[in-house]
Amino acid sequence: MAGKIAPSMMCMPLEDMIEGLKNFEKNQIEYLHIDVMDGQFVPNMQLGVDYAKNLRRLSKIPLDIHLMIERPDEKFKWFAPQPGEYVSIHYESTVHVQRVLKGIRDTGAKAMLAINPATPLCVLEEVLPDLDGILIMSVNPGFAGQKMVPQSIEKVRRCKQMLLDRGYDKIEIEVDGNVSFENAKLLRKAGADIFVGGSSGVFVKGMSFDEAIAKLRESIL
Ligand code: S6P
Ligand code: MG
Repeated sequence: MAGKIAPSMMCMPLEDMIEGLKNFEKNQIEYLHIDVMDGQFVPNMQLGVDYAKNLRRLSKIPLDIHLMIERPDEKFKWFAPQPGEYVSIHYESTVHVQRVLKGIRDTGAKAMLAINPATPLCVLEEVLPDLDGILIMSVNPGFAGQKMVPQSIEKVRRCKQMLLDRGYDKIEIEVDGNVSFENAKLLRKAGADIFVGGSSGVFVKGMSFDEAIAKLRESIL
């Protein structure tokens, strides 16, 4: 199966929202990636509960809610996760990782664990049965428009190998941060399944959504 695209909605200019969502539906975009930032876990504040709920009203594309917040333990419920959606929490943000992943699955949504560039893959080992997806951050979270941490490609490759070795090939790997057309190609080869498209993949200066999405799709066949 070809890779899937999740445009980073924090990169969507407000004035383009309605036309942009129509375009994403036409281009059969798989997920809308919502960056939730609390000013604590990351040095920025972005997107919240009402934003996510409004997007559900405006589009049929399932949400991919990326919670970059301290102690997501109960807060994830505020987003009313829906079946077919992904909710990711950060390994670094709670001491009750497994409990929160189970809570997400209990809502019917898919549970994903995100790890920062400096967090080693071994922290995933004990929770593989509790996961539907793994979000490998290829930049330090907080902002769009950063350069990819170069070790990310090898990290994705080792992650994919670990999943295959342990019989968890259904767990999807998502990559987030500077997923340019060139990087996407390398990340796809390394084993990534879902590609967050920000300023370097979908919201690319001088390119229409049609052009950028077609080029990104070509990179992740
Ligand atoms: C970063 C956030 C991301 C960005 C996305 C931007 O903290 O989680 O989802 O919005 O990475 O993409 P780009 O291509 O501008 O790096
Ligand atoms: Mg994100």
